[in-house]
Amino acid sequence: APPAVPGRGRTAVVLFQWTWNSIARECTSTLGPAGYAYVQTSPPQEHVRGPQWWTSYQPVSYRIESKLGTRAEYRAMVQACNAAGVRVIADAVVNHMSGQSAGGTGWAGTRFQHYAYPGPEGGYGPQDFNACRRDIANYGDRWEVQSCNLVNLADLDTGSSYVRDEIAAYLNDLIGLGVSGFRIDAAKHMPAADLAAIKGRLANPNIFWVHEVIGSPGEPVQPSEYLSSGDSHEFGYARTLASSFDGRISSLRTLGSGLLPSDRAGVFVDNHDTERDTHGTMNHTWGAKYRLANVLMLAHPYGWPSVHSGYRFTDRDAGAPQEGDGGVRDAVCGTTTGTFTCAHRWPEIKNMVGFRTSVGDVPLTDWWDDGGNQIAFGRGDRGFVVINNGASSMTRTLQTSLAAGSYCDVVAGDGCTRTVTVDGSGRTTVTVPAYGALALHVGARAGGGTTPPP
Ligand code: AAO
Repeated sequence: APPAVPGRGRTAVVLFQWTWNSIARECTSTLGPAGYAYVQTSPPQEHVRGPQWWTSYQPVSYRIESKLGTRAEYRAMVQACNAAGVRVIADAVVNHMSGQSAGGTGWAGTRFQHYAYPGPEGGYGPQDFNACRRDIANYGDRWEVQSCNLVNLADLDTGSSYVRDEIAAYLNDLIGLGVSGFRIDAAKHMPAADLAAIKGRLANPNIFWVHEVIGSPGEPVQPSEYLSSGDSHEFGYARTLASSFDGRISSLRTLGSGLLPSDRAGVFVDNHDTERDTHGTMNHTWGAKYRLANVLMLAHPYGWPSVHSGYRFTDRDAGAPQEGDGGVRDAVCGTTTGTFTCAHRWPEIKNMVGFRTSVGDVPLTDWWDDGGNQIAFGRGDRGFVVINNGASSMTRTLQTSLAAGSYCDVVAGDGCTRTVTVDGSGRTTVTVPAYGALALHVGARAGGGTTPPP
């Protein structure tokens, strides 16, 4: 997990396809006050032109100029976020360059061929790409996965010291702009030793990295291989949440078993790929269950959580709304196609960030379930959560480890709209609506009394 930010912990939000100017404003107005510790941005480098979101994943140079904003805007965003207490993680696309067989002109005017990019930032010629030059067809073949092209994307030879230097120079440039960590896109397609060598060339070789490696049983390249240069995303977690919320959440009693070690696992309910290509994962169209899964993620001690916050779409490829020149418009929250979900602002998600800060690293206690779709658990004397993934309201008396007193149910909304009493033996009687949740923590006591984070 990334370092804890004093007073706010480690919770991250991914503002997918948000412009740099929008992120800057969001850090000041919402992310900072809500207690988010990290914000992950979409890839900031120059990319191919086109209306799809995924042009961000086809670099043509390492200039920080993109449809999401200019270099000056990126720098200003990092400064605004840091001033609001929020650190920035950049999505780093370094496995490959573009997938345009015919070449073209990039966002900032760079003219390129499929296997030739003039630079100077990210300058590559044919000798800098792996020789395979056909698409990966067999994920069962390690050599093919790491030497051939992922969906026609020109695959860089990360074994070469020149390529390593260019990638390190790009990441160092971002570090110079104030970035605090990286998501390493398509890490599965680069040998772990190459990534470790690149990381060793950074201005801060201990900077936080999380590798995007979609773990799939039976494939030769696994997320655990990458733990010497950082954490890995645990896609099995997202699949487990989806199958449980679709079935019985009492099965979450064992959440974390069989997965990466908790302190090395980046977790999410969904990311920008899984919300589109949902092979057994949830997305915002799941409605209340999606909200409950986010509550669960933020309450549960397993892993380092990232809240995903993108835009509503019907077409898998459709980009966020653009101006005539192809620049992405500043994010607008809403409920129609093309508006942003702003899931990180939903009260039950935003207020659970405060819960996670309050409970810190205290282990899970007081697990209870009904064998079906009602669960509750605590985080010692710091917090307690109840989740009802059933179609009827529930009323129960539950054992907590909280001190006696009156607590705000932070899921109910801001401003202590609903209070819950815990008696002298730690018991509380709660009513939770159908597909609803309730969460109490020591940072939100009724009457305004607070206990600082541990
Ligand atoms: C676009 C067009 C292409 C065109 C290309 C070049 O769609 O037709 O050829 O441009 O012009 C994104 C988009 C792509 C887009 C690309 C470039 O998603 O549509 O291509 O930008 O603009 C593999 C990789 C993984 C990768 C994932 C998409 O291992 O790293 O594919 N994710 C990242 C980004 C992603 C981005 C790229 C990489 C490229 O997050 O947004 O692509 O920068 C199995 C394998 C996985 C494999 C998947 C999908 O996963 O195990 O390794 O991911 O298949 O091929 C279950 C199974 C699991 C399976 C999964 C499928 O969970 O257990 O095994 O389902 O999702």
